[in-house]
Amino acid sequence: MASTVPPLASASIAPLQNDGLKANFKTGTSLQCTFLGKEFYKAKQSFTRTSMTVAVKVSRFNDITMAPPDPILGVSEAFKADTHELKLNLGVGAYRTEDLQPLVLNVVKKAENLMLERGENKEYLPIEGLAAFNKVTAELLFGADSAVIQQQRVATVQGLSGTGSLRLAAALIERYFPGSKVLISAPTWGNHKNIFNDARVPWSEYRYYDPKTVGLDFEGMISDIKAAPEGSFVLLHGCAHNPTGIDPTPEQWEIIADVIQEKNHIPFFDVAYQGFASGSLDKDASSVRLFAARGMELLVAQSYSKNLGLYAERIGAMNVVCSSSDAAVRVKSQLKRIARPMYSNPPIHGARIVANIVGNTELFNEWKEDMELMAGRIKSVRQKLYDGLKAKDNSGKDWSFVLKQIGMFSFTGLNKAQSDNMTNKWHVYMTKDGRISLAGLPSAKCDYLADAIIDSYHNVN
Ligand code: PGU
Repeated sequence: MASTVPPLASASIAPLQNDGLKANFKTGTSLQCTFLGKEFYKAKQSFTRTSMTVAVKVSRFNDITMAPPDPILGVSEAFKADTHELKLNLGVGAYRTEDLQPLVLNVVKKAENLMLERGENKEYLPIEGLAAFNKVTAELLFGADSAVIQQQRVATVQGLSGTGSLRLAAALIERYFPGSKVLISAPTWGNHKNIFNDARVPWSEYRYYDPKTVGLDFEGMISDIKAAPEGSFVLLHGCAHNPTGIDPTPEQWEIIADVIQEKNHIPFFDVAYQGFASGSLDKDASSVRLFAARGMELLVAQSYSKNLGLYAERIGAMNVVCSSSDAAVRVKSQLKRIARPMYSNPPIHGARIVANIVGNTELFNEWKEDMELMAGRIKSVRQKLYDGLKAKDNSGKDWSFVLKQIGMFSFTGLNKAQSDNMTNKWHVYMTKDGRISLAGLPSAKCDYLADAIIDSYHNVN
């Protein structure tokens, strides 16, 4: 509580006022008493001064400055504070229904019911997580029949969703590849840089997005990967690149793999949208599988936030593909060693959901249908937004990039001032890099969004 009295101020003994006032006095001997009225002070005679203990007024945390809001999750906080009826949150990549409600998949509810029926306990998981989850998650990624699975060359540990899994891998790099650099696409998901900064892993960017073509700068990408020091880690988005929505073609993936192999780099995939890009789990894993089939060693972080809608369950995995099963066992032991002092062991609920769904043919098929539904809804609003932009904008600007992009997002090309206009004038919340999450867009708002984009693009510099 604010006061002008300095902390631990000394005070001479004031005459007793028998008014019932509560007081704390501290003597030099630490002898103190609090009382109402009658007896008020006990202290050794030799002491001439007492000090009055008052609440600490100057915080020890005074030098800690205010952290900036998170560029993505901070947008949701700002959205909540806006009371305008037309407000729209296209900031965070989280799926919403046409009624703008978060969606808990039916298949998830069924898996949770199964768990309740079985009356499963809440014992600690092992450090590496739920064995049944680790098995199905690696199989879902690489294919159960793949050589890497058959030869037991994958070290898989359950992680705290995609972010936590990436952070584990970053710690592994820092410890066992000191000084090695991680190459990150420009642009990328904003948290990638934080993760490697936090783990003290140096990183640099490779060219990815070409604003002129609103497409992939493939030549720039290849030449930057070639120019990096041998043995660098190359961070690649498995599918549905965030924020651009632009993925390499299968032929381009082959060339990327060639260059990475030539340079002895280590591919490091971030797979946060398996099934969400095309609607097919297998198709969306094809980039990772292409690298694994070449016999390359690689890292893959997985997340079930988007494809199963398990955002808050924090369920994902870190997979390290090694050239021998022996190396995989050792790598796994070190991943566990990193996890233990950080969070000890991961939560069980989401792991059981995934294990129940992927391990059960009926539920697994139901999940695939759910995913097609979600991916389909996003595709339909993507089309509707494009139709609105094309119909309303007479300037001749080509908006077809909106249709070419895939996944949850559209990278609009709006700059910071234009994005600010979207929010301040139109109450459309989005990240300042010009990204909008189409997963949060209902059909009924596509025309409104098209108006907002056209106004911001043409009337703000
Ligand atoms: N990797 C990429 C490429 C992502 O886009 C995201 C989430 C993650 C990993 C991590 O997701 P987890 O929930 O930890 O599994 N990106 C979203 C979600 C919001 C955020 O920034 O965490 C987004 O809106 O970009």
